[in-house]
Amino acid sequence: MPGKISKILVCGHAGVGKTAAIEQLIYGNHTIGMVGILNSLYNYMPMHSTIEDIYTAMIETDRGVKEKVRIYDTGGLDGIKAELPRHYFAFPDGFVLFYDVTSWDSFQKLDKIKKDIDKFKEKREVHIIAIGNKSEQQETRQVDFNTAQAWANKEKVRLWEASVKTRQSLIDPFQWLTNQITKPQTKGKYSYVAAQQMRLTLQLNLKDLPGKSTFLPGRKAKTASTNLEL
Ligand SMILES: Nc1nc2c(ncn2[C@@H]2O[C@H](COP(=O)(O)OP(=O)(O)O)[C@@H](O)[C@H]2O)c(=O)[nH]1
Ligand SMILES: [Mg+2]
Repeated sequence: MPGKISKILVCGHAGVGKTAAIEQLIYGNHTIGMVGILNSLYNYMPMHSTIEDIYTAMIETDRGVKEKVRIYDTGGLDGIKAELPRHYFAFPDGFVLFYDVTSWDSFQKLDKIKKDIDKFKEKREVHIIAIGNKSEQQETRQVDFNTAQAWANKEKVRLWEASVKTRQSLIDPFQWLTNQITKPQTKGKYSYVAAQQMRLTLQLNLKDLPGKSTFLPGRKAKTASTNLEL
């Protein structure tokens, strides 16, 4: 829908690089290690699952349209049992499930988050992607791509591996997600474009009918399109 702001919630275990990735995506200025220092200071505070920050970005889709996107960064998911409050699942149009390829625990956490999304999204259509971050850390990798891909296939979630060191690897998944969220909706069996084409065909056919002079062409067209509201 043009003019609508898409809301994207970024979630995942603490330390997987969510804040670093968002800042790198939007400003391109993250230095590996810096956010971590700030976060460890924050971690001494009694902070639970929270929205850490909200960012607004313009993301160009593959239809060439610049879409306004609001990215909600979450924090505080560091304990084994820590989970997001259920109302966090009711407002976003899209979810980015972040894990760290060097942390098996962070990958395992995605399954619980995905199940919570399914449970609490309140019958809305949402789009979900997963990003395995820190993929440049080959020596310390604990989650191989195929294992993650098998889970992603089962959950029908599109998966990427990325690294904050390569900005494009973050742009690609966010762009894809924005594309999905803002794609013109299909209504019932027919897409909007198909409905427009049908409307046009019918209008052309009506023009060829005999006795057309008894009606104003405008009125005929209107009747035709009213009947065809899909
Ligand atoms: N090597 C490497 N470090 C990263 C990457 N992404 C984030 N980090 C570092 O991981 C630490 C935690 O990142 P942070 O964004 O605070 O994680 P968050 O808790 O998920 O928001 C920071 O020191 C980041 O610099 C990455 O792709 N590669
Ligand atoms: Mg953070």
